[in-house]
Amino acid sequence: MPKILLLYPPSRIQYHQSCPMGIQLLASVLEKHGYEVILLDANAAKKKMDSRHIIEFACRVKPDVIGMTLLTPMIREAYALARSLKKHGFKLLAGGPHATLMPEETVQQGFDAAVIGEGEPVIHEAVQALMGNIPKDQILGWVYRDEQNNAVMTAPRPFITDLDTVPLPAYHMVDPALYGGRVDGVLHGNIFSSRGCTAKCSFCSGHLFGKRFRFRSAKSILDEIEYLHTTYGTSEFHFVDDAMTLHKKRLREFCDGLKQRNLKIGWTIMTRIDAVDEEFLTAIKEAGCSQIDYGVESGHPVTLRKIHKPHTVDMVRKVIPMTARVGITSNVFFILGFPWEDVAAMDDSLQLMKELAPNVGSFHPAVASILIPFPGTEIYEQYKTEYGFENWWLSEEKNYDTLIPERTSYYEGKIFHLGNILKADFFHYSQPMKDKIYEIFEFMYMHNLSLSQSLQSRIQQRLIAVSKRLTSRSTVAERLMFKPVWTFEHILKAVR
Ligand code: B12
Ligand code: SF4
Repeated sequence: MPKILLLYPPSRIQYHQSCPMGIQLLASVLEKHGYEVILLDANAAKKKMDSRHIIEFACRVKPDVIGMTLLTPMIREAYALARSLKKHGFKLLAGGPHATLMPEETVQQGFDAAVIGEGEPVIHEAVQALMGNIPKDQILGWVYRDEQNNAVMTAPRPFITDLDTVPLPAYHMVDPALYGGRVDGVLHGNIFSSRGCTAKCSFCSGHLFGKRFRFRSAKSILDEIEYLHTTYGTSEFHFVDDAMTLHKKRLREFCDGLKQRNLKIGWTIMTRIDAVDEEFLTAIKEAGCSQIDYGVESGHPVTLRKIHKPHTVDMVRKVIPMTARVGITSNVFFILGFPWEDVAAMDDSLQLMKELAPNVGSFHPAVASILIPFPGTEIYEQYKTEYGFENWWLSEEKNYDTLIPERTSYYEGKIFHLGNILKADFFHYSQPMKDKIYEIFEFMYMHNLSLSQSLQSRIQQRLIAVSKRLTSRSTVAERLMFKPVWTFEHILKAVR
């Protein structure tokens, strides 16, 4: 029986609370074809692995093929890992967002082949071809390396039309103890219920599933939820769809089904500002939806227009309070620093944040809250020459997948805790722009802290204020004073 290792490679800044769904779905497909499958998520919150550990692991289990999910920010380390694995003679298959956007590069950098787009229809044939059982040129939707070392791309494969035919993720292969998180020890319920998004935002790197909205039936989603609830006791679910609410009839059927099956579960979704209304929000609230992640992106009307966002500032002003009114928490995402923005434009975003704050559960100060020009996006193509960031993901200089070193202030380390994104400085921001970004990140971080009544968050608010004040007088004094604080926090994290 051929043995396949499906790997989510290491990121230095990410700690997963649940096993990535892509490799779980592919594991399920391969298992149905009779393969022995091993899942390895190098970013599992309770068991991070680095490249050295992965190579040791692969040499021990000796898979026939290693399949890897590739995301742009982790690509340098993933390519280095691929080259090392290649030296040990492994056959390597790539997939996921970066492999879809840059398939030829993936092969040039050491992989034997890369699948473009959805993996389920291709993975079995791809593995067979890499094992020499099918001619490589007969497979649709991939790029492979030929005998002359050239990257050869075959004709595209159509998207899956009936998503109900996709098998359930291989939940039985996931050890919940590796993840922890919200409900410790219980499997986390991430569900995909649709693929594709009809909008064309100029910064969005999610072209993997196309622009056409395709969706699973309400029955298929309910069956999956019921299975997880009864088998593993999972009672909180998060939908990872880009725009879950685009087909309202289906969602109503889903809500009715939850009631009919008496499934007492909580669920959260991500969707678009333009894809909800009050009646609809009330219905999903009654059916257990507790939180919506909205990509608001900007409070500057020109920016919203230029990035082709399908909503306006006025729509945001209506939808966020409306969501709060029906009792659903809004988790809101902004993106700062578009190349045409000045301090005043970013201030429009800050003012909108302040206005929305009483109705916002949390602002999400993620890495991507500062604009990242992902490959394949309109923003990347338009500005790569002007700002000299072509192929930035291959250089160490722009690699933001590294932790903020502790030689920065405590204050900075906290509010940019998700990596060195400001240092990458893709759009050469002026000092006043950087100061505004700091101000906005601080606002978001402090807002989120202020909502928690815990002693820990109150202490952290004080420490941040002290660190900021001290840094403005003497960075040396700040570093000295906060060294024990960092050490204490590390120990606390390790114990937990
Ligand atoms: C949930 C999510 C997360 C979660 C991940 C949680 C977890 N445990 O997996 C969290 C919050 C941690 C996260 C973080 C980040 N994310 Co994210 N995330 C998503 C999201 C919303 C859903 C992912 C998902 O489950 N999709 C459903 C599954 C079925 O799809 P899939 O994983 O892509 O897998 C399919 C194919 O890609 C392919 N495939 C995947 N792997 C493989 C491997 C092989 C061998 C083969 C053949 C095929 C194959 O087959 C699968 C089935 O069809 C996507 C958006 C999206 N629509 O996908 C963004 C997305 C993947 N994230 C993205 C980014 C950039 C990030 C960050 C790097 C943040 C940042 N801006 O810098 C971080 C870092 C991730 C990390 N691990 O280090 C980008 C990726 C862009 C890119 N060019 O790489 C996306 C596409 C969002 C976007 N629109 O820009 N993310
Ligand atoms: S609405 Fe969201 S998923 Fe759709 S294109 Fe815009 S950013 Fe991407």
